[in-house]
Amino acid sequence: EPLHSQYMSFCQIERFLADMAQTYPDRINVTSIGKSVEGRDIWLAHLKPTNPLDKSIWVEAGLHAREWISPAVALHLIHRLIHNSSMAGIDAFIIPMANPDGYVYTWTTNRFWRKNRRILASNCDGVDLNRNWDFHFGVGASTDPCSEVYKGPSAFSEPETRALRDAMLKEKDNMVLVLALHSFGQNLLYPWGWSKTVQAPGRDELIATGKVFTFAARKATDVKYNVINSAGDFYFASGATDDWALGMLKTKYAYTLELRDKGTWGFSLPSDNIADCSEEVWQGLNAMVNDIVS
Ligand code: 0X9
Ligand code: ZN
Repeated sequence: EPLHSQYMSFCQIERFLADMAQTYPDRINVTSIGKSVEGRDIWLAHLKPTNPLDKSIWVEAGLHAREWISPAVALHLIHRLIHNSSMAGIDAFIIPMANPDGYVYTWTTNRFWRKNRRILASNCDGVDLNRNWDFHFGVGASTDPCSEVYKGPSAFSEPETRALRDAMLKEKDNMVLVLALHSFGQNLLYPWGWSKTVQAPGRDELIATGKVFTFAARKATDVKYNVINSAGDFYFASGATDDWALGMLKTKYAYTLELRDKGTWGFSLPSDNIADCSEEVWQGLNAMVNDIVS
C-alpha cells in the first residue's frame, strides 16, 4: 500500500484525502481553506470524534517543501485517526500539505527547495512560510529574498500563511495543542523562537508534556527525541507557527516537531522510514494528548 511505503506526490495526496472523505464521511471532513500562490488548494482534514469533548488539536505539515517525512507522517495520522478509537473525544484538525507549490517544485525541479513559490522582484524566489507569521515578526529572519529564511515583505504577505491563520482562528477556542511537523533532527522544540531571555508562558508544562511525547515515542520504536527550547538550544527564528499559536492564539501547548533523522539522510530520508516514524509520532501524540486532557 503506497501510504505505508512511499512518499506521495501532491496529486496522490489530494486523491488520498478525497478517497478518505468519500469512504468515511462520518469520520473525516476535508475542506479547502484557501489557495497557494500558484492556485493549489490547501486542504484541512477534520477528524471527528463520536463523542466530542470540545477539545481539539491542530497538526500542520509540509510548510517546508523539502521535508517530505512531514506530510507522510500527517497522512498516516489521518489514516490512524480514521481507523482507531484512541484519542477518543478529541477533534483533530490536520493540514497535511501547507505549502503545495513548494512541494510540487521539490518533485519537478529542485528536491531541496524550502520556501513557497512566490516570484519576487529580485533574482531569487520564495518566502520562508515559517518566518512569515505576525508575532515578533522579523527577529532571526532575513530581509534578503535570496535567503532560505526570507521573512517576506510583511507579516502574512503570503496566501498560505493567511489561509492557515484564518483556519486556526476559527478553531482556536477548543484548541489545546498545536504541533508543526518538520524535519530533521529528532527534536521537539518549544517556544519561544523569537527570544532566548523571555520565557514562554507555561514553560514547565511545555517541557513536561514534551517529555511525555519523547518517552512514548522511544518506547514505540526505540528512536530518541529530545525536548529543547527553540531560541535557547537551537537558533533564533521568529514568525513561526508555534510562536504565533502560543503568543497570539494563546494555545496552551505549541511545538515544532523535527522528525527523523539526525542528519545521516536529512531531507532525503528513505521512504522505508515512513511507517516507523509515523508509529513513534502516533504513540507520542496519543500519550501527549492524554496527558494534556487528563
Ligand atoms: O527553522 C525552522 O523553521 C524550524 N526548523 S527547520 O529545520 N524545519 O526549518 C524550526 C522552527 C522552530 N520554532 C521557532 N523557532 N519558533
Ligand atoms: Zn522545517
